[in-house]
Amino acid sequence: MKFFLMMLFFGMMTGVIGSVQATPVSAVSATGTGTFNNSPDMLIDGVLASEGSLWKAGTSVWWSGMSPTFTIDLGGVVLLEDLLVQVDNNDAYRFEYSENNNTWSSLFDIQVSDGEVGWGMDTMSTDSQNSEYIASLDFVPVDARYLRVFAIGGDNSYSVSEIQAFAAPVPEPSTIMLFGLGLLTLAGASYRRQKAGLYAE
Ligand SMILES: [Ca+2]
Ligand SMILES: [Ca+2]
Repeated sequence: MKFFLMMLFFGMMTGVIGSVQATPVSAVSATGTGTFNNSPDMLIDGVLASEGSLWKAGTSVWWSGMSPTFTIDLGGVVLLEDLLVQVDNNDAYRFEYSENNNTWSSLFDIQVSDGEVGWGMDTMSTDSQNSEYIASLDFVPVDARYLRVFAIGGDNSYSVSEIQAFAAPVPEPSTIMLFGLGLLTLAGASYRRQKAGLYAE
């Protein structure tokens, strides 16, 4: 009976965890250093240009040279699961993450050859369920509050139009309490049945 309960517990946990989708994170700010065109707010405004559109699009931040770096603040540390980004397709970009805006670690590099459009802005995702998925960008979930991106190669004409973060949702306390109450009820019922001799161990 204990084994049965344990199996039920793990089954329920798997169901609870498996059914939860990564949720979009609303970034609170985007800033840039160096010389560039358009506001870094473009990076977090939720607007994706059409794939293949001009790299100097009004919906993107664009620049020449490798000095600019753009930093996004997610407002708090999240378990970062995926990114959806849109960059100029013929360049290489490095994406990094940080918990404190001080110590940075590499998340992934977009290579010049990544993406599927022949020219212009290209949407890319690290989510295997997304049609824009690029496996080489996929990463193991990390704790992150800050994201930053900068160019590491290409034709010296760079553009990023969007950086969308997706994080593991934090369960509501009420959900956890209901789940716990359910388990206690199950355990209690099992104990009473055992006591009544309806089940043998
Ligand atoms: Ca694409
Ligand atoms: Ca380019």
